[in-house]
Amino acid sequence: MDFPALKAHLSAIQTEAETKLQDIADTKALNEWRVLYLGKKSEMTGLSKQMGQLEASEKPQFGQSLNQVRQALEAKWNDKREALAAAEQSARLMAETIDVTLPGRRANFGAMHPISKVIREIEDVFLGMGFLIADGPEVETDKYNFEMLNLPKDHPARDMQDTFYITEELLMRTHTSPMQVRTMERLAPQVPVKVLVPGRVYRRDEDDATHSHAFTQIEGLVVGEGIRMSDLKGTLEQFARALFGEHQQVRLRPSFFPFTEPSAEVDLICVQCQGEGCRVCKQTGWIEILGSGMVHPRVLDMAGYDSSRYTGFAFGMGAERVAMLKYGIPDIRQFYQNDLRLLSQFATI
Ligand code: 2NL
Repeated sequence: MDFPALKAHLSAIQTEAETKLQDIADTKALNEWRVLYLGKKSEMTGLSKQMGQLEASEKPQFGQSLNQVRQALEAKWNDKREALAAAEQSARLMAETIDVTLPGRRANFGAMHPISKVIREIEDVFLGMGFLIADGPEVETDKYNFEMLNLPKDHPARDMQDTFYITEELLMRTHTSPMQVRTMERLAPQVPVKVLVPGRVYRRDEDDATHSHAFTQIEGLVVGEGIRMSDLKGTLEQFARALFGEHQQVRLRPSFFPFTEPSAEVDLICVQCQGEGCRVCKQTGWIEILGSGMVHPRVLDMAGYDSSRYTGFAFGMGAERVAMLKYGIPDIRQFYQNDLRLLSQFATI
């Protein structure tokens, strides 16, 4: 090729390269373009190798043209590279934009279990009357669960409570009374004793709508000088009014427990019919809520209180039963299934 032909070829390469460059829209294509038009195997490199064919006087001029074209293409490549980098950066920034006006995702709040709610409500009532609150082990000794409560080993009343035994001496507590006994032992001969003990207890019962082999008992005990059955009734009336309304009354019926004498069942005015008589109260207008009595003198003496000087009353109730009546829950097993459709109804927020 002669000088004019080489120059024409060079100019054609430049035009083609510049045209192609305009259409390039990403870094990958730009790199390919650079290899194609400015790389070691490019047409331009091929042209520079043909310089030898030219006259000596033509060589510097063609060399200069080659350099000019190369520099022009490199300058355009560089502009394109910068433009692409800026476009890619702004696309990335757009994609990463956070819309601060979007509402937040609501957190899931838990709700207090109805049994926990009832326990706290009852604790509040008795704290207000000056009781202290105690808790203790669910695995108990025969001594504290039975012996100290006037239930010696051969006592027929032990059959009243079928017990989960661990060994001959260790068992799952059947009531929270053991902690009341310990509280008396700790405080004796100091009076008054006023203690409330909530906690899980265990009985070998068949589970059904109203019975569970594991439930939550709340027991209360008062010991002092001149404590009478009227104190028991007044205390429980306070409790009934705080939980079930100011209109509440309580009614005592004779009963039997080995650890109290006399003993009494305590009834509330029916929460369903307000005393009119309905299916819930079997037309009596009253429903049983707890068991109670005057502490048996033998229980007082064993725990360190001289029964010729001190008297006391005690009561026990199932927190599940209180919650069933208060919230109209028909089956005790619902408390242990942890179905959110039940539990979420007790959410306060
Ligand atoms: C019920 C009845 C009751 C007691 C618990 C008690 C405790 C001591 C002394 C005397 Cl240390 N008595 N507790 C008394 C009467 C009834 O519970 O039906 N509970 C679910």
